[in-house]
Amino acid sequence: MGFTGAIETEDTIVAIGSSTTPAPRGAVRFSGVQAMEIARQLGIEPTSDRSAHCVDGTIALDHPLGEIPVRALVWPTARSYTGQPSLEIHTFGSMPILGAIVWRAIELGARAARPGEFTLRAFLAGRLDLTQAEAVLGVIEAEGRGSLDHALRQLAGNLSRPMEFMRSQLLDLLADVEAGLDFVDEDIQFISDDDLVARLDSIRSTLATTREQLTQRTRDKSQWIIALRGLPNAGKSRLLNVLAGHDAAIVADQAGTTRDVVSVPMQWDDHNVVLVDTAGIETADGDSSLEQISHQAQLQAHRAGRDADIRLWCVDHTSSDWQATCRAMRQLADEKRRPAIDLWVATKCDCSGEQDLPDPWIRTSALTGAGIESLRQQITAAIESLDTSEGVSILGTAARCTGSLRAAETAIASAIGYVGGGDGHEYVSSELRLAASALGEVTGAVYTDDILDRVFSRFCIGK
Ligand SMILES: Nc1nc2c(ncn2[C@@H]2O[C@H](COP(=O)(O)OP(=O)(O)OP(=O)(O)O)[C@@H](O)[C@H]2O)c(=O)[nH]1
Ligand SMILES: [Mg+2]
Repeated sequence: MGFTGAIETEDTIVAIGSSTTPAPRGAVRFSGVQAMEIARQLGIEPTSDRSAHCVDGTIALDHPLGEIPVRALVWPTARSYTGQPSLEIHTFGSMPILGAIVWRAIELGARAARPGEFTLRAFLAGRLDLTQAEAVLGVIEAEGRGSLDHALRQLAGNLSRPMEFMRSQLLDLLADVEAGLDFVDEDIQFISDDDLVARLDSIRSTLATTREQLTQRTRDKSQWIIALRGLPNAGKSRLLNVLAGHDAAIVADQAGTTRDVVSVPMQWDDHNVVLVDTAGIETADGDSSLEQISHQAQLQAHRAGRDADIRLWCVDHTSSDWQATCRAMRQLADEKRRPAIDLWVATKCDCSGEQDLPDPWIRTSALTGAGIESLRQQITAAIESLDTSEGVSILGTAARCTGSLRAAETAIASAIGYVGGGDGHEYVSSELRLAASALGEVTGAVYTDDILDRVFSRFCIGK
């Protein structure tokens, strides 16, 4: 449901504010001028009308629910999240109970809140700007650590602050240009054309960079590719089987067992990953009729390694030329197409004695399971460090903001064109107004019902 049309903030809204799946505790939220009155009629007596506080009470619900003990958090004044008297009633996380409290409240004059309406009121009260409102959505929806971090950073204002800064610079320039217009007959300028162009140009390039960063963040990253690389017989396939939890690849004493790339899609904590086993890296020339096959296997393996997000470089720790192999693998690791994380895995450590290995080597044995947990943890950490993403909130913000940023860039480019072409500063001023208003849309300093609709309709009820 949207907000197109007049935005109402006079009435008191109510909704279940907690998860709708079974949980030990649940909450019902209220916001609006009647919130305190409704609380009293429900049986909760706020003990102060000045400061936030907490009261215990009971609410009498219809049979068979009966008397329900509750704890209420009360914000009696406008100094709340929504900028209105607000209330949160905490009780058992049972949907029939929470639903019955909402119904009672509606009977007492509250209105069922629309999706995102609490956050909308916070926005209208100046508690949040639009990008922060979207970040609230991101925190609610955050699935992995990466998207939570992102949403929290956005909430802290790291997108809106630079936008507001650029907008205020534009407004300063606009003021200079317009002041000049008033004195055009006396030929007084408040800013020289050169200075104006230089400052506009710098704002334009910052905008372009920000837009590119936003676009990059929206790169769809739903799957992480983890490739195992190493010499033939290094123990890659056996390690893959242990990580996958089943025998997906053939393991044999013979060097050169794996030819085709073997892909195993799986769930890794909250992440979708594909484990990829590859043919061992041949260092000498092939010498048989299988040369053609071997060449293809090498090519495929090379591509799989180059395109992976995470590469596990496996080196047999029992091998006599350990040092030389490590050097060779490091050289290969330098070749990559995009940001990838390399992890260094010493294999078969059950046969190589107890000696410690320097960082970054991870000692493992696919036979005994030693070191596998530590390898798993490092893989998870690697995924999370690559996952700069990409929660729905940032995707939503990016989609909404890219258009505004582009409009601002275009308007600034036209303004620069008008200055350079010696046109009247009236044109420059009108382009600067357009640019400032486009930037204002990003943070919500300038908003329309359509924008609010797009942002808040993505929320769920009760937020
Ligand atoms: N003792 C011991 N042997 C292992 C371990 N991991 C693998 N091996 C043995 O090493 C041999 C090679 O293992 P694979 O997993 O097939 O090696 P690979 O790197 O996939 O080899 P290619 O596919 O030929 O490149 C097999 O005989 C495995 O049983 C380990 O952790 N400990
Ligand atoms: Mg293999």
